[in-house]
Amino acid sequence: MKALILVDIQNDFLPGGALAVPKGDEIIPLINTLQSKFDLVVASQDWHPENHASFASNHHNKNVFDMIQLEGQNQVLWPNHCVQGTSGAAFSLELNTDAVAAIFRKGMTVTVDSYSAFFDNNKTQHTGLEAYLKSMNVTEVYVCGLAADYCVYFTAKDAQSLGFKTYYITDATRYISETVYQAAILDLKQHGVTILNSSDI
Ligand code: VGL
Ligand code: ZN
Repeated sequence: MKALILVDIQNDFLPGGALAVPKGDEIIPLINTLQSKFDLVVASQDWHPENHASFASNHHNKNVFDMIQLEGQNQVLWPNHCVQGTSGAAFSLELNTDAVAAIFRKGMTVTVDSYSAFFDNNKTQHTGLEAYLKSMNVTEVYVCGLAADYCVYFTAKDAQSLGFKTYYITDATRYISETVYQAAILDLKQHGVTILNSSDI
């Protein structure tokens, strides 16, 4: 079984949003079309409490995009985004969610960020996505959504390491930083993730 994971296609990551990914809106029509090629479609949703430690506003004398240490790990400080229950945290109205069988929320623990749709960044808490996909006999996972260099990257990396044959759809994602994106693609290739274009599906 082949699953498509829609990573964080939420208003705050789209133009006009709090942590807008440049041209993030361009991928939505493509993702709407792609969904019919899969046996299963699931989505992740970044879903932070207001006092989340990844927000620069929750630290003294820190700016957005500063780097800090959080529980022993590098943490980029972000603008407040995807706060639980806000319109910024909602899925884009342009996204067709009719076929989305399940939604996995992440980033809810105040003290740790969660880029991957599978685990939080210190790998202690599971979202339930791995067990769900395995219960549905999924063996191949395709990832798309936002942002290419953060949540899509870490979701693909974890999927591959969990034993799913993993595909990263380059034209169905957009990045925040080109430098971070280039390093992410190299790392995914080195870990056996297949980097492909939607026209190859
Ligand atoms: C994301 C930064 C912070 C993402 C989420 O969805 O890529 N990036 N939270
Ligand atoms: Zn976040």
